[in-house]
Amino acid sequence: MNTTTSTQHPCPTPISALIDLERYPVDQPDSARYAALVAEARTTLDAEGCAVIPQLLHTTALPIMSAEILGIRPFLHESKIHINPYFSEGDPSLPDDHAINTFAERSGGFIPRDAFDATSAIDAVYQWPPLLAFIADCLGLPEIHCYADPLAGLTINALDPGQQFAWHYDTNDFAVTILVDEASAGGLFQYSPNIRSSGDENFDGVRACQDEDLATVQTLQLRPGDLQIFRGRFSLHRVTRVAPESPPRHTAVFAYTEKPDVIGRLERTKQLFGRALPAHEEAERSRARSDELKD
Ligand SMILES: O=C(O)CCC(=O)C(=O)O
Ligand SMILES: [Fe+2]
Repeated sequence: MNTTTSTQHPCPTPISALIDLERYPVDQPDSARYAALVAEARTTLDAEGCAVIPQLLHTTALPIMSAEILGIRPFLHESKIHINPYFSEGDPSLPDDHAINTFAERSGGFIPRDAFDATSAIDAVYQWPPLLAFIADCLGLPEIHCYADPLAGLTINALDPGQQFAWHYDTNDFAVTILVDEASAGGLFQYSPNIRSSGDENFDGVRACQDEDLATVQTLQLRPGDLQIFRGRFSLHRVTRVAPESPPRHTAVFAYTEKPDVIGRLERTKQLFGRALPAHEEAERSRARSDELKD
C-alpha cells in the first residue's frame, strides 16, 4: 500500500518513526507476517475479548507522545464521581445491593479531541489508514472509521496518583488504546471477558467483581507503546488506583466506529467532559439506538 499519498498527516515525524513497521508490517496486508498477526489477534479477541500488540510503537515515539500529552494537559477535564458500571442513576425499585445500585469511585480525567494539535503524533497514529485497516481485520470487520465525535474521538485518559477508574462498560463495541505513560505502581487494567451479552446483563457476575471476587477477572501486563484492542461493551473493566508515589498514567484512547459519522450521547458527553457541543444535541434528537443495553 502506498502510504505517501496526498492524505498524509501533517505530523512532522514520519509514521515509520512512530510505529515499528519492521516488527509489525501493518502497511503490508498481503504479507505472511500480517496474516499471522491478524490470526493471533483474532484468536485472543474471540477467546478473551482482548488483543495486545506489544510495542507497536517505536521506543522513540514515546518521549514525543509523552511531551505532547504534557503540553495539552491544561485541557484535562478532571472529575471525581461515583459511578455504577452503566454510568446510570440507581434504580430504587431494585435492592440496594444490586449491581445497578452499587457505585464506586471514578476519579481522573480526559483530554478531549479538540485539545490535540493538527500536527499531533498521537493523532497521526490514530488516523493512519493502514492501522485502521489492520485493526478492522483483527476485529473481523470490513472497515472501521475514526469516531466522528468532536470531543471523544481521540482522547487521553489520565489517572493521577491516587485516582482510579471503577468497573464500567464502554459505549463502543470495541476500544483501541495505547498506553503512553505507565504507573510505577497500581494503575492496572483489569477486565472480565464477555461477562455480559446483548441478551443477558449477568448482574450477579457484575456484582461479584464489585465485591472484589476476581474469579472471572484478568489483569493485563501492559507496557508503554503496547496497542490494546478491547471489546469494552461486553467486558466489564477498570483501572485500579494509581499509587500515591507513582507518576500519572496516560493512555491514548483511539475510538473507532463501524459506520462513519457516529457521535456520542449528550448526557454521557457532559458527564465525561463537563460540556457538550451543538453537534451532540443535534445527534441526540435524531438518534435511534440499535440495542437495549443499559447505557
Ligand atoms: O485507560 C485505560 O486503560 C482504559 C480506560 C477505560 O476503560 C476507558 O477509557 O473507558
Ligand atoms: Fe473503558
